[in-house]
Amino acid sequence: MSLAQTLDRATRTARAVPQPPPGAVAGSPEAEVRAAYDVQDDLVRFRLDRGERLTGAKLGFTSEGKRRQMGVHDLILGRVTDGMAVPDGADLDLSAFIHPRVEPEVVYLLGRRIATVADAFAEGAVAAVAPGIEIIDSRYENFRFSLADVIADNTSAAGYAVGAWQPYDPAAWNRGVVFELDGRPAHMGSTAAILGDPRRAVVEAARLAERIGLVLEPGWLLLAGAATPAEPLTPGTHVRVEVQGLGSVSFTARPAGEGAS
Ligand code: 0L1
Ligand code: MG
Repeated sequence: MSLAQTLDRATRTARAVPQPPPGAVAGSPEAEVRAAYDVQDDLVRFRLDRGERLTGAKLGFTSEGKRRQMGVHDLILGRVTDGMAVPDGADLDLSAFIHPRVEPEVVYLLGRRIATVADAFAEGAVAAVAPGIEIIDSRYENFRFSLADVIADNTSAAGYAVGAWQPYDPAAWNRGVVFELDGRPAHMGSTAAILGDPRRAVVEAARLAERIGLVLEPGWLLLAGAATPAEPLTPGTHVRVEVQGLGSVSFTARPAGEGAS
């Protein structure tokens, strides 16, 4: 069974798999990353073959602290689909997840086709902005992975919620972020934690996408990165993220034992 098939089965069965042995995605560090994006392509294609639709892209490892913690030197790019979308205010069943974590994000709505880094600087590249919550759920046991492993695993992408779209004001890039669990702040931060300036996310996403031949389409979302550390998502938890000037987004993880309503 290929690594993509193994990861796809882990996703569908909500059962983690061991981290691949070193060298499973083989070659020089650059070749290893390239091969890992090929695995990610296959993994995403399985979702599309089941009728899901690509809705955007996401960046990971956007904070220097997290890169240092994980011993990696570059950002990673993943893809999100409509099958991962969680409506704002939803009551979310966690049975499809393995060991989910949540983190606050800034989400950009792309207004143009972005095939190159130059496109990211074009007028109208970002059409709107919104507060977001990302659910990450590594398909590997204990959330343990190398850079290539997590790229292959579509950067742990598992879910996302987006608040109401707001006009994009490039001057307002440094906004306060409150990340609440059950009505209490778990973390407070700033969108400046995302690459030092969240506007860089569009450029970095374009750089990575160009490297793997992915075109970012108008109407796609871009989850720019986490503004604070992630927290475990447990049954019964109400998650809310407020971004200064952009409003809030929230959902509640259904308590254990409660079926779909
Ligand atoms: O979205 C993210 O920043 C997470 C990327 C993957 C790393 C992880 O699963 O913690
Ligand atoms: Mg994220």
